[in-house]
Amino acid sequence: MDELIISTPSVSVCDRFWLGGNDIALNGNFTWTDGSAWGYANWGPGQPDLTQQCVESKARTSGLWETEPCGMEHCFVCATYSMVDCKDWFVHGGAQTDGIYPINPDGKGWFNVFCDMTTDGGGWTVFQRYLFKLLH
Ligand SMILES: [Ca+2]
Repeated sequence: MDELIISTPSVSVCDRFWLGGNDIALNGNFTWTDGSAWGYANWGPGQPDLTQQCVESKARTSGLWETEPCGMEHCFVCATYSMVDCKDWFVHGGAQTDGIYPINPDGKGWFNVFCDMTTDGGGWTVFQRYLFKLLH
């Protein structure tokens, strides 16, 4: 999990990432969003704070986990599998720099595309793969 976060493109603009863990169902009993139990945790000092419900990682600084109110806006890794285009990376993933991002538009497989995150508000998917096919 920690390596996934550190390798995410948006770590350059985000320090805090929602991990998808919470103890909403039962205070002090942390599970992933699909309800599965944890096999690993990387809590920071004094954590988890059981008065809060959602788990984040301070990815760029310590990499340690903390609990916070679930309504706060952070980048996230918990739903990277739903990245169907660059707009998902921009809006939900916190990605703000142009570059290559993996997307899975139809749920049938991942491929890399160039995302323009700076033109006209950002989040544009550049389908170089298809352009290449058209030109050749
Ligand atoms: Ca709690």
